[in-house]
Amino acid sequence: MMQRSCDIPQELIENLRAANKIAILTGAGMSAESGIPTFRDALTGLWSQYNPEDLATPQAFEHHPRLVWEWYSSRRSLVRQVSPNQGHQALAAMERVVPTVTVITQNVDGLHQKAGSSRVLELHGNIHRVKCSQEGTIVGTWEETGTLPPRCPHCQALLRPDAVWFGEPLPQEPLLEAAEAVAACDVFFSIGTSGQVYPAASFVHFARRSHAEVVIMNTDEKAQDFPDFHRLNGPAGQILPELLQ
Ligand code: BJW
Repeated sequence: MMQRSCDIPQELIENLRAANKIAILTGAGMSAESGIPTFRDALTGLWSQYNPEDLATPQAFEHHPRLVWEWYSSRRSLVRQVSPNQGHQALAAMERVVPTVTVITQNVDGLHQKAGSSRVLELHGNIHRVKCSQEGTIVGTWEETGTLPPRCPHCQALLRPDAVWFGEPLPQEPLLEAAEAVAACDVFFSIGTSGQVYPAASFVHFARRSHAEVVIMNTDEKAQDFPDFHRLNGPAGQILPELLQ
């Protein structure tokens, strides 16, 4: 018998196999084992002197567009170098076990799609896309060329990353689809998120109210510490493949 990295209740494994619909909210911890730093764990290197929350705001972009662009360029270049981890791959493989699997991600790295998940709802945008800061139109994916910050080819306003910053509304279509998936699911997972940023953080409660079985998976046993939820404490890249065995 294989040694598991945490106690996975047999009942949960059986409920997962019997489920018709599952919804999975992922956060930065999902990509940590791919080598992408999370937001609220300690950061090292050049950007340790900045608070990401101070950079991910419209105000930061207004006052320091070049700084914000440089932050996103360095993150984009890291994302290009990394691969999906075993956790991303296990979620993609779950589609062979459960008829409807909806991945709702707060991550902007595109790693779920790269791993092969077919239904991914991006709540906070995608780091590879850029849009016009005035018109909001998506201009395309960004190639690291030219001087920063770049300008919109149509109206000459500044271009910006297609990421959702604090105080900005989430894109309506994925948000509505996510709410529907959460309301309809049999099992809801919240994986690798501190649960501090809304509205994504409210999904565990929606799921609970809709009578879904709720599972929190996190390396920090204090994260999203609510009673009545299953907890799987440990790294998602280890636990998720074990759930499918
Ligand atoms: C592992 C692991 C491993 C590590 N395995 N686990 C007061 C109350 C309620 C709400 C508000 C409020 N004041 C303001 C608000 C709203 C605000 C908000 O929530 N603020 C809170 C901070 C209080 N929200 C917003 O502003 C949102 N918009 C909005 O509400 O709009 C309303 C509106 C309507 C109409 C008109 C106008 C407005 C927008 C939020 C946007 C968030 N943006 C960011 C950056 C952009 C994307 C990017 O550049 O990447 O999104 S901030 C950052 O936080 C990023 C993340 O997606 C998001 C969530 O972080 P996440 O994923 O949880 O990461 P961490 O680092 O916090 O946690 C990682 C976890 O993983 C940890 O727990 C680790 O233990 C764990 N872990 N390794 C498993 N291997």
